[in-house]
Amino acid sequence: PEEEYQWFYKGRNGWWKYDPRTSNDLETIYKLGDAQCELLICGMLYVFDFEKKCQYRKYNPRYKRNIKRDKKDAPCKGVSGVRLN
Ligand code: V3L
Repeated sequence: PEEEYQWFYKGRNGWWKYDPRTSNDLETIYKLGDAQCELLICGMLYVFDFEKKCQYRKYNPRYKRNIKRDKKDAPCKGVSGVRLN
């Protein structure tokens, strides 16, 4: 089921989980088969490219990060910048 999967973005030395709302939005849009989408994160507009597997700031594409869809229990640093432990 859908709940097994989670979206992650890359940090300096590992992956962060997206916040649940953003992860669910990405999952829904990904399943529609769209190549790209745009979402606001903390007031900043990002483009998500499902083919290149990255996110970047719409108005400053230089700031790019890898993204992945993986099992919920895949290793991660934390959720949306909040560290585990
Ligand atoms: N969700 C939450 N915050 C984000 C996201 C996102 N999808 N994308 C960017 N930011 P940029 P380490 C990250 C934050 O890509 O030590 C982590 O969540 C991003 O936060 O240049 O490298 C950590 O809080 C960054 O603060 O647009 O693993 C922090 O980096 C800011 O937006 C450090 O993580 C600019 O990111």
